[in-house]
Amino acid sequence: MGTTGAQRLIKCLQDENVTTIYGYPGGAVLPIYDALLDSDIKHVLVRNEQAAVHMANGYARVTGNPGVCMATSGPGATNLVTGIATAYMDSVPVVIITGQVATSMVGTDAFQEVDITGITMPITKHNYLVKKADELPKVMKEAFHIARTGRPGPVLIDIPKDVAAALCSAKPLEQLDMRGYKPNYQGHPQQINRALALIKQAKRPVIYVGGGVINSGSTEELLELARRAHIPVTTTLMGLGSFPEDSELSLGMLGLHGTPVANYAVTEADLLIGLGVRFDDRVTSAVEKFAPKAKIIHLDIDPAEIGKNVSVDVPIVGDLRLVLTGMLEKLEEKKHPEWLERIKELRREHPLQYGNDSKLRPQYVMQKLGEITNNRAIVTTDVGQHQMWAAQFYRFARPRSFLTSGGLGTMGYGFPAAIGAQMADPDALVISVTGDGSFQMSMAELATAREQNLPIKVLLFNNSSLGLVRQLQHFYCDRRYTAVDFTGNPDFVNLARCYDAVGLKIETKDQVEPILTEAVNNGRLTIIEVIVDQRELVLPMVPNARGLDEMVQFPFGEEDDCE
Ligand SMILES: Cc1ncc(C[n+]2csc(CCOP(=O)(O)OP(=O)(O)O)c2C)c(N)n1
Repeated sequence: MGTTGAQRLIKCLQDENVTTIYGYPGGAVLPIYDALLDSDIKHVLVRNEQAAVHMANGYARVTGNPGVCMATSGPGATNLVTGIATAYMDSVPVVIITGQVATSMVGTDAFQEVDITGITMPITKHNYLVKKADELPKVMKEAFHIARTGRPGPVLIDIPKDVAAALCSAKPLEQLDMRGYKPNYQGHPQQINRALALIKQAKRPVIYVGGGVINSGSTEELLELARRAHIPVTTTLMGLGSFPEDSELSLGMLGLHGTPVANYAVTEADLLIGLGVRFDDRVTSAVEKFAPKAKIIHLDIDPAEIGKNVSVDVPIVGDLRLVLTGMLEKLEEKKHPEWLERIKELRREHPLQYGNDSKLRPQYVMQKLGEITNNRAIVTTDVGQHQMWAAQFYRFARPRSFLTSGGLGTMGYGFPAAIGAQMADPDALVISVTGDGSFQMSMAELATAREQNLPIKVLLFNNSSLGLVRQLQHFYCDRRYTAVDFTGNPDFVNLARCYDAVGLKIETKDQVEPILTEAVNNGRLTIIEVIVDQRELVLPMVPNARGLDEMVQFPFGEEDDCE
């Protein structure tokens, strides 16, 4: 008996040190599942394929290594699409294996056939349709290499059933030679010198950090750059965790729902140093009003990002860690006492605020959670108001500890991502912060978490509403609320019990501390439902087409009757 394509595929996965695959079987992947049985790779059976990609995503974001997921052809493959796009937009290395109908049937509208390489072309870094079993070793080696190098991203491998079943005589590949794929690692020395000169001249510099700093593992270098040149640091949603928020140089997050101090500082800055960022519209708001006084330095591994959304004075394409290390060799100590004094004043005059009264407030819950967990938990979120409250009020202290769908804004991401995160780091405290809308998009995965014995905490802010959309209707639709209120939500505490998990409920402010403490210490899968007023707003908020300094701040509309 020779080796089949499926067996070779599994061997290649082992050679890549893959220990876990998240997936869902079907006819087209039967040979692969059969071969998987003879390996020591663990398979996690999900409840919906989309969750499998999110789990692989969570695993990858915690470890930095590619996460792997698998689905069958047709509906299995199409269920992956949102998860693939989520990983693509956030530059997460995920390798996706899909089954395909037999090669002789491709193009005939065969049962469960779908052109998944065609469908995913714009949302993968690269994809493959494997035509012969002997191609598998090379394809697998390339796929992992592409997923993890340069700007990371998802890579899909579509394998027809007969290819998986056919004999494969090609051995696993030792060496890879990919002509035409050479991510640029070293920054251009001349541009680096220009950047250093600008840093030297600047009087009001700000560093603006994105997920690229976390992906490239350059948080230490960032810290040193900020400390030595005495520059305040603001991060994007994806950059949270890259810079310790208890530092006096930390401005917190900027942009649409950023801190007032960050938004004002960027508006007043004379130099903006963008590190691993993409000048997303959630950050810049009206581009022509963004950082109007600043020269801009932009460092990124992906040349396609440079100059895409804003014009840049000094572009540097390269691996952030290498570029920053090079820069630090030449960077002189500097102080900016006046600028830092101005920042302090802005912080004093415009603190990040919320209703400080006896009412149960989600912002207070997030703040308390930070205190109780020493800001060291891995926090995942879904998308909505709860996501922004988590980003604003949990003071992230370390990289790879905040997992959220920043680019695509995918509801249903958080809980499966928490499963991947907890499996990647079994000793970590993993908390999935979610809303009643988002959680209902993936709560079937409670069964998966239970099967895997994962003690994840779900902190569910229940406002019986699609809160963030409701907030948009509040501001932009003259408070004409439509299609945002839920009247048939399940009893989440009982739902937890159905899944053999712990269900807890917080209804008053004084319950917050004892119940959160109980939950983080109980060692079990737990849902903590927090009852939230539908009228609660996420503030600050930069209205459409406004500049960052034109944000609406607390207490706008706070207690007014929205109904
Ligand atoms: C899959 C998907 N569908 C729709 C949206 C649009 N959307 C953004 S936020 C939001 C509301 C989220 O509600 P919930 O999860 O309850 O969180 P809350 O805002 O109430 O905290 C919606 C519908 C989205 N981001 N993702």
